[in-house]
Amino acid sequence: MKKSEVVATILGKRRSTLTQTATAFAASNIALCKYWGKRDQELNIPLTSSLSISLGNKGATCTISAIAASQDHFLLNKQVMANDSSFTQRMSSFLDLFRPTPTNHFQLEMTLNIPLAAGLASSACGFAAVVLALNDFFAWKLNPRELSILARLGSGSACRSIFSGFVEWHAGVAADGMDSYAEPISANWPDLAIGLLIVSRQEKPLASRAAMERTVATSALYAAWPNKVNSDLKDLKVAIANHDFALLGKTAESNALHMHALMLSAWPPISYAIPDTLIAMQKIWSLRQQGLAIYFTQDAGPNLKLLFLKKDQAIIQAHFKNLEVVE
Ligand code: 2P0
Repeated sequence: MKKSEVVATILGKRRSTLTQTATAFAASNIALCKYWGKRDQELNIPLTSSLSISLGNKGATCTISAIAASQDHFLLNKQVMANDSSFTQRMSSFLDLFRPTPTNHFQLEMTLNIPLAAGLASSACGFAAVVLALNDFFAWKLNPRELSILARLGSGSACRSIFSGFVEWHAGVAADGMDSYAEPISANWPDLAIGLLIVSRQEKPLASRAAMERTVATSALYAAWPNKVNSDLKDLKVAIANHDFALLGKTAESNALHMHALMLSAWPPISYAIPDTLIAMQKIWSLRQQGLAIYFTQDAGPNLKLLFLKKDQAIIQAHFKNLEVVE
């Protein structure tokens, strides 16, 4: 099935009324149970469910305006994006799904307040902000589930960034992905803190889309992944409901390490870790052995996200001088 067919199903008979301009914000999210592997490459439908936490006010703000021009105009953090940039190409083909006529063009201005290229899911909050802005711009009045499905068409993990707090993305079973959307888990855990430990600002060598595809196709360990995810999702929900930080940290760290083990066992092998990533992991394991409640998770990049409780923030910042704590 094509993305345009899913869009047609969701928008149905809705008229796209163009307004002058619309702005929306979406927070970035970090998966505690990872999305790794698709059952539909075109629609970004995952093989397994996943669970994330959103990053408060860290994310993307998107403004969409109608322009009288022969092509779209893109700005990222106030910089004009070249026509051949990957940002322009991805966003422009996403906007193609929603143009009332092929001659409708837009200016899309995106501002990210997260460190670029630090593995902080900029495509997740980016596409979610675009969908939220489009919903206002065209006055569609879509419900959160529909918005989540549209965001998923841009980038899988974007479906989680429609919501804040803890969010579960249901993998679903339908071929058209209408049951593959995210939903918030009602919970409030103000003591929980996340810190970003940047060990490298280099661009990732392999996009997660390609890495996922290779992992599913070649890792003999992938068969064990769905069971691991099911058990971790259960544990994370118990941990969130009971504010059981040790269970949350252990489950998230173990889930991330399993995902990276899948990649190491792919062929050709994939490692997003660099030597400094492993040094940081060992430091975390050693601090934990000394009694400090600190855990990490790692995405498709070399940097780590540290999980800890606010009461330990000062001591953790003393151990990791360049830690960026996310409010
Ligand atoms: C996640 N990641 O659950 C996992 C863990 C990275 C590691 O979702 O191809 O940019 O656009 O669906 O969402 C990053 O992959 O991939 C990601 P596409 P996406 O957060």
